[in-house]
Amino acid sequence: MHNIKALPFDFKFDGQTIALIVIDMQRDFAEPGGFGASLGNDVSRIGTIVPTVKKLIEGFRQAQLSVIHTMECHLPDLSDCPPAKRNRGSPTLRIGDVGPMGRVLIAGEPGTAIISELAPLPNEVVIKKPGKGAFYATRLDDELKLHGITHLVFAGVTTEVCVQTTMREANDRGYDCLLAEDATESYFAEFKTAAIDMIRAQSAIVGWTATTDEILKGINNV
Ligand code: TIU
Repeated sequence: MHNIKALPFDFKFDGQTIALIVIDMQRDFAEPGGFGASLGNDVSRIGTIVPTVKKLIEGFRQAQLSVIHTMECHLPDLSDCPPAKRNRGSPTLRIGDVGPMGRVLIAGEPGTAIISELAPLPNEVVIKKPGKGAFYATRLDDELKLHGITHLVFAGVTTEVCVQTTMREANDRGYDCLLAEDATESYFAEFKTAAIDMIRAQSAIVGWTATTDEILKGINNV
């Protein structure tokens, strides 16, 4: 049994049953002219976690543990994009519109790509997801079961939207979930703090949280 120093108490797991899920570290959320910016957000906060996410990914790779990446995106014909999602509010660009990084949040466009420093390796699973949660309308649960994964570490953006939604989906499916506090970010500092607090409240009602350094210590020697 391995151990990661976490809150609200230690996170325990058996060797190869743990995987890292990196949520939506895409240019569309981190760079001007993308989806995040179209919603009126200051996207500069997102880039600050890139070195920490990279460190976490490299730690999992060195320990020969699975790294799974997700991308929020839609098919070019928008057949997997609910009109309610596309039409909501008054963004400067809607999903599928042509912006400075190509069509916003459309698979294969430059803006939808994962930030180059965090690019997946050819052997790593990449889950394209049409929703905020990574389990909705994807093969993620099947992939995890196929590899005997029961414990998940989460990083990525944004903390209270896609990361928290996916953690809640995973928790309801019976996975033990741990959020890397310093490898996740939000457009809103107070929402990140609140999400971390609500995830680990009530005896880890949704999951645990820990720093990247503690996670790397815990996965060493797996
Ligand atoms: N807008 C926002 O905070 N997030 C998203 O739309 N998607 C993800 O969190 N990936």
